[in-house]
Amino acid sequence: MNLFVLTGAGISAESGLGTFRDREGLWRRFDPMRLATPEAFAADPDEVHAFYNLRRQGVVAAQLNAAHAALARLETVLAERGGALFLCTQNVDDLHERAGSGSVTHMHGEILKARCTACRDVRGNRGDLGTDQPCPSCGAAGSLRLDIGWFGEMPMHLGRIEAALDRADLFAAIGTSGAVYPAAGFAARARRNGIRTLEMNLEPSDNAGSFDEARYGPAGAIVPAFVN
Ligand code: BV8
Repeated sequence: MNLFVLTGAGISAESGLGTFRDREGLWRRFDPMRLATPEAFAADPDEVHAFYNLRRQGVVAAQLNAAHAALARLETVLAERGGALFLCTQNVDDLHERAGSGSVTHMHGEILKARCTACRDVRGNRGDLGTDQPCPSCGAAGSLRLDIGWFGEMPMHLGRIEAALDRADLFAAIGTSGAVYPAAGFAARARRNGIRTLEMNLEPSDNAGSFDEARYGPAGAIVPAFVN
């Protein structure tokens, strides 16, 4: 079986990382148009760096939870049976990797990587970023940005993602509100392809109507139950 899993902020909620659109969510307290767009970064890079520097510290301190661990196990089990798991995440944290998932596609990028806007070099970065830092590979001053896909930017790896979606036998979305496109359209695309769709979330998502089956509850409980 080829399983396509799309994860969102809800899978990392029990690891203490905030979600975006719940009552206490990040985008309820901060305006994403002022912090998560290329225009915002051009207008005030220091403010955008400060926002992500704080979130990066949270990611570094967070611990993976039972849902991340279950998906890592599932990858191994499916491979042993001749199948495959395509794990696509909207999350910018590294908790799937820390859980042992071997292949993770980050469609909205990674908070622990920096990209040089001058030479496009991408490298790991666990510390704070600032406008005063030169790019280590080309020396250009003030050229480092996060390797993150902001609103209005093309999400990453879309060609590979859509190809995996089109060869999947089952599509499962975990911990995502179904509010951000193009990811929110994956379930409908899977359905058009005749693929069974499953939602695992705390509550019905915005696109709950695109799923054949739903399991509601905290990811740390329902994902291990699905895998076992
Ligand atoms: C693009 C930045 C062009 C990194 C993020 C209509 C169609 C297509 C596009 C659009 C459209 N209308 C507007 C658009 C444009 C826009 C968009 O979708 N806007 C929305 C708001 C309407 N999209 C874009 O700009 C995208 N780019 O369209 O490019 C293009 C596209 C295709 C082809 C060619 C060109 C780029 C979007 C990327 C934005 N970047 N991240 C960062 O700072 O982290 S978005 C942001 O939302 C988050 O970062 C996250 O990645 C993403 C999704 O959020 P979720 O993960 O779903 O989180 P959320 O809080 O919403 O939900 C959490 C869920 O978990 C809840 O349901 C909750 O109940 C549940 N939960 C909570 N606790 C638990 C739980 N579940 C289980 N267990 C728990 N314990």
